[in-house]
Amino acid sequence: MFKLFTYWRSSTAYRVRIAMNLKGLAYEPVYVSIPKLEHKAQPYLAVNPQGLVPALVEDGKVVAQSLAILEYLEERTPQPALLPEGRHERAYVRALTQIVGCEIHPLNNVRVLKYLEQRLQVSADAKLAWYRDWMAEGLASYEATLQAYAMAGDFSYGDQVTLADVCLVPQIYNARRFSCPLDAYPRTMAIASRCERLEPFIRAFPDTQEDAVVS
Ligand SMILES: N[C@@H](CCC(=O)N[C@@H](CS)C(=O)NCC(=O)O)C(=O)O
Repeated sequence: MFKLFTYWRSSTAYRVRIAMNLKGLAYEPVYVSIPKLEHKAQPYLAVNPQGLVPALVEDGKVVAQSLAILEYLEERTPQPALLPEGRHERAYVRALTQIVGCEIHPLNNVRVLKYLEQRLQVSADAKLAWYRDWMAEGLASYEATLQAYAMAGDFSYGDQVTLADVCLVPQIYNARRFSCPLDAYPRTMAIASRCERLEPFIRAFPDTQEDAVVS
């Protein structure tokens, strides 16, 4: 049995919840509240000294960093495959995951927003503009990549759900949360909407997790 250290609104934990559901892997959720700073304190730091959510534990061994967790799951349970077969196609899917995981998410993470607010004292409007700008740049890049490589179908790669979709959907959740305009990415949004209707994505949806706080 896996233990997944998760927080409902963490889009990186959301990625892992989706992948585990797609692969039919059951897990025991352990809730770590980011607003209560539980990720920065014991006992969580003993599990993941990076102080970031999520972390996955199997057989007492910890896997940190969501993209590493997704690759770990893919190697551990290869079917259903969340990466394509061809080397070039796999690189394409990984590049899409990295648009989300390396180009958008780190710039808009909680601690970055807090730094803007508390250390640099930027206004609420400027903080929101920052958030939306990096989201727009990243999603434009996602959309352009879908167009340029012509490998997308119903999903980001052909008609198969891959790790690209697993990363995309939580980022769109974040985009909606911060009311980012999404009309400029029709291909990307059609794929995200298709994914959102699939049961493994529905079960991973933040607002219906047990630790979700109604605000
Ligand atoms: N690159 C890491 C990022 C993990 C991460 O930043 N998680 C967020 C929640 S989505 C977090 O723990 N934020 C706490 C903070 O920024 O203090 C991953 O993909 O796992």
